[in-house]
Amino acid sequence: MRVLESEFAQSFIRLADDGWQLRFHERNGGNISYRIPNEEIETVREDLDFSGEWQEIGTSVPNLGGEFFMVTGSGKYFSDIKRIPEETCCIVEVDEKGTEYRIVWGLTKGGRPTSELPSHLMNHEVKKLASGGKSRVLYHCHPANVIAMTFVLPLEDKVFTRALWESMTECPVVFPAGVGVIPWMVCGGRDIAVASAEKMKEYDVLIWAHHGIFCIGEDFESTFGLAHTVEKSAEVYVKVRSMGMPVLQTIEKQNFLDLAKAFALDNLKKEFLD
Ligand code: 2HA
Ligand code: ZN
Repeated sequence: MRVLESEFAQSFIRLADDGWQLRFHERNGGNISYRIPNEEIETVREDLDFSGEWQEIGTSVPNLGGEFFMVTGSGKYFSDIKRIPEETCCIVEVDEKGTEYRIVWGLTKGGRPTSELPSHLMNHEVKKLASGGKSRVLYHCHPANVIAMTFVLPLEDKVFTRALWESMTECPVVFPAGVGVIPWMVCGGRDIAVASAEKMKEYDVLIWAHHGIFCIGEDFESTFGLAHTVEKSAEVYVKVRSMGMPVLQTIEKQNFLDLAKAFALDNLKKEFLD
């Protein structure tokens, strides 16, 4: 089968387009990677080209040795992904040691995988180990309301988690572990990769201050849904704060505890309720 006929490539493209439609991706902002299961790579193997050169990843991910990833290309516009996926995306193979990659499909007019490849791979590695292999989709976007919140609130996990949980009832159901916050750092570098991978041990969604959302999930729909939920809640938060009227009521500690019981949220981070 051709790569673009596969269900995973179609889902990847749809995620990119959903993010574009929701204005999460100005210009070349954002990136996606998908850790492709062996059985899915086998279905498209005839369409892959293994003659490309190995290149340094810039970090070491030994637990991803031999794995294949579909990723967006560096500098490519999300608005183009649906129209010309083979020019804007690629599939990379990681070598057995986990220090080099080569492009085996896509970027037909040249280019490199996303500048955030080190962050993506290090976070995939952490989550692959923590999730028993279930985590596969990593999504990074630049939604306006989440970014706005990082200018006015202390950059603390608890503060952001509470603000988001309180702004929309279903948030604790969607991200019971809360959100982690990373202070401003140079994007695309190793430092932000290391800091994010450390926080990802605890969370599925991170907020990069003044930059955006970085989140991971098991499939395309739920990963996009996670980013979408966080941003929708941030939008409510920003609207409430912008109305110039005092907040008269909110979702209280006991309400969260009732929600945890009703939805069997065993992993709700209760220490964030006090
Ligand atoms: O432009 O979003 O963080 C791609 C990015 C880098
Ligand atoms: Zn970014």
